[in-house]
Amino acid sequence: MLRRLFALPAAAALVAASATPAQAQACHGDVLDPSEGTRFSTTVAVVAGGFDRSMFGKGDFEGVTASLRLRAGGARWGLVVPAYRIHRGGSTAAGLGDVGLRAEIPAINLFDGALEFGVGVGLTLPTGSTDDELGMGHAMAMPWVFGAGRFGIVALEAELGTAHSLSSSGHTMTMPGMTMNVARPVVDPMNSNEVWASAAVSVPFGVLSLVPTLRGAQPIGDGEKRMAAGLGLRLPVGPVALAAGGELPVVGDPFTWRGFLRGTLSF
Ligand SMILES: [Cu+2]
Repeated sequence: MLRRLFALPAAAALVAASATPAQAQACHGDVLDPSEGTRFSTTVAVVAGGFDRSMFGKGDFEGVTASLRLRAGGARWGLVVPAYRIHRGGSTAAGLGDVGLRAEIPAINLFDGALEFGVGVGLTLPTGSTDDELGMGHAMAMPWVFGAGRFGIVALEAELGTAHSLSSSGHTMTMPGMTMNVARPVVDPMNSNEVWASAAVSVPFGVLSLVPTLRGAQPIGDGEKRMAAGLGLRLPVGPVALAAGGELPVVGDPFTWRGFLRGTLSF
């Protein structure tokens, strides 16, 4: 696994150079965005994880996501380009994941910006291969509402949204005698229709910030529910915010663990 991780910088450089973009859960947004308050930010993240779909196989993956954020016209615009490499049963597949677009509009601002509420909408595009389970094979639309607040040194953010497939295909898996509706793709799972929520808290701890997170989703109709808890560490270095963290499934997630390293440059 570590050896594979060290092979990633070349892919990272390629993604960063060829696109200016980064992540589907990523499309839901980066809770407690470190670029908050700046006009422009770009993020490169390296992710890795393992998954176990029981009878449908297990394996692990690495990925690189590149993101671009822009604040213009009263909204925050974002583009995310993910690329992954999946290993299972001795074979490896690599390629783009589903590219994500997002817009977020802060609508209500209270107490001098200490409390903010707004709406967002995300769209993922079918750029990832479905055969390799890098993508869903269809576009997904994701509207959400969010609230963010600062209480002394502690910052909180929560999002509640839905996700809807714009095509009826792409989330089923068939075995002899049965068809199941599953969350896809395995690198960043979502159901064809679901309600999702995420929450994060940022607490300063010396020069670092500790960021515990919780996210989950309930399928609408057939599908798989999931919940994952994570912990991140964030370190600001001038205009760059460095972060590292990991996530473990609480309920149902096809991934068994997930980790990330991330750098965000804002100005
Ligand atoms: Cu989908």
